[in-house]
Formats: sequence, C-alpha cells, structure tokens
Amino acid sequence: MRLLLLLLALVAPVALGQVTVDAAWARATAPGSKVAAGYMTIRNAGAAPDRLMAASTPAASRVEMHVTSKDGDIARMREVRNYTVPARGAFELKPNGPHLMIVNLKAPLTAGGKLPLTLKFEKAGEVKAELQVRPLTAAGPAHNH
Ligand SMILES: [Cu+2]
Repeated sequence: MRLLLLLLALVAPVALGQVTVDAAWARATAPGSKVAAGYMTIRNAGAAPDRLMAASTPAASRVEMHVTSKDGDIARMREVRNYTVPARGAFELKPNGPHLMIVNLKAPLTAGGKLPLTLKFEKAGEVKAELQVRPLTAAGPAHNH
C-alpha cells in the first residue's frame, strides 16, 4: 500500500499539462459587432477527463462557454459552466457547435489578426492559446446572438 501511494505521488505531476489546443480561430467581426465566436480543438492526452472551467482574454470583457442546439431551423445558444474534455480524447469547438463567446471586444477582429486566450482547466491549470482571425466569409454559418 505504501509503495502504491509512493507510485501515485510520482505519477500524479506527470498527468498535468496534458491539455493542448489546436487550430484555434475566430471569424473577423462584422461592422459594429463586439462579439466573436472562438473555435478550436482541445486535446487531452491524460488518462483522466479534464474540464475547461474558465477562459479569458485581455482583448474583451469576458469569454463565455456556449453550446448550440437546433430548434427546427433555428440554432439556439446557451451558456454552460464548463466543457468536459474526455481522457485521451478531444473536445471540438466549431461553427454550429460549442464555441467560446468573446463578449464586448475592445477592438474589432480583422482577418490576419490574432487574439490571445488563457484557458483554465480543472486539472491541467492554465493553457495559453491564440485565435487566428479569418475573413468574415470563412466557412460556416454567420454567428448571430
Ligand atoms: Cu454563442
């Protein structure tokens, strides 16, 4: 038993830092709009699920986690408290699906620009990401709230 505890103590720190973010992007903001949706793939190489608990950027007042559901032809969004990233798996944020809602941008997003994000995970802690801003016409439906 003591040996097992010792092994767990040695293994536990290695389980941290297993979360990475891939292909993070946002669409350029429409004229006059102060909101943007952030998309990315969050990968968890760890043996346990992790949860995204919060996200923030210096470029906006706040970042919310939204999910989308279809109500007939209308896509409806609602805020959730966290996203669960499965063990040895990925959680995908994409148009018509879950997305980070970046609210009250201090400046418009323009194609070719970048937006820094800090993601806070329950186990992995803080993970930095950077959204690449694509043209407003980038594939996927327009994002209206
Ligand atoms: Cu939204």
